[in-house]
Amino acid sequence: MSGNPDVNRKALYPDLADFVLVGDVGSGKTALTLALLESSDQVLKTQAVVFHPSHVVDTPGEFTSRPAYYGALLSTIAEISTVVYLQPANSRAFALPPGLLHVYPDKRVIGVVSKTDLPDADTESACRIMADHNISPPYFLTSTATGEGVAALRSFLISLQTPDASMGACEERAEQATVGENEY
Ligand SMILES: Nc1nc2c(ncn2[C@@H]2O[C@H](COP(=O)(O)OP(=O)(O)OP(=O)(O)O)[C@@H](O)[C@H]2O)c(=O)[nH]1
Ligand SMILES: [Mg+2]
Repeated sequence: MSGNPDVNRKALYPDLADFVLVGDVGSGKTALTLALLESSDQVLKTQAVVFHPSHVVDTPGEFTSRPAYYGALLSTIAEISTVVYLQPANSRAFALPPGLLHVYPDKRVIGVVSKTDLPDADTESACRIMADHNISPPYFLTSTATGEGVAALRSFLISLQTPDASMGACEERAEQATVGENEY
């Protein structure tokens, strides 16, 4: 079981904040969370919600696959601005509970294709599945096995913490964030 990490541990990326990862069991949420945070913690099956510093939240896949947990999922994401949804590159199943995207209309949902390194990966289908379920592009293609797309996703998530007023100063960051995105 992955326990909550030491909240006193100094965050490498203090502006990497305020997002929750959701997706099917085994879709790669914990591996991606740890890669984004550059944490050396072991990837273990997530049994309960894991709160990392700066409101970075990893959820168990059962939250999306079992209706009995939908209430827990909704209350977990209530206070978090951004939902990072993982669609494994080798899966045709869409795991977000029906209607979830409409419960909180102001929530930002970012689509990530995970496990792009797998031999049976079909990133185009994964992107289409997200588009068909009202998740808007751009989509981030990632693999924690090769590291593909992790830095681009991290830059994008950090850029979301930048107040609009200073956006002009962050064009370089925004440009970096387009690397690895899949226009669809
Ligand atoms: N090849 C490959 N394997 C991955 C990748 N990401 C995760 N895995 C593996 O897939 C398995 C599940 O990864 P997790 O990160 O635990 O998945 P999860 O979504 O957190 O799963 P739950 O906690 O059960 O909801 C582990 O064996 C990981 O090592 C990836 O990008 N490529
Ligand atoms: Mg997990």
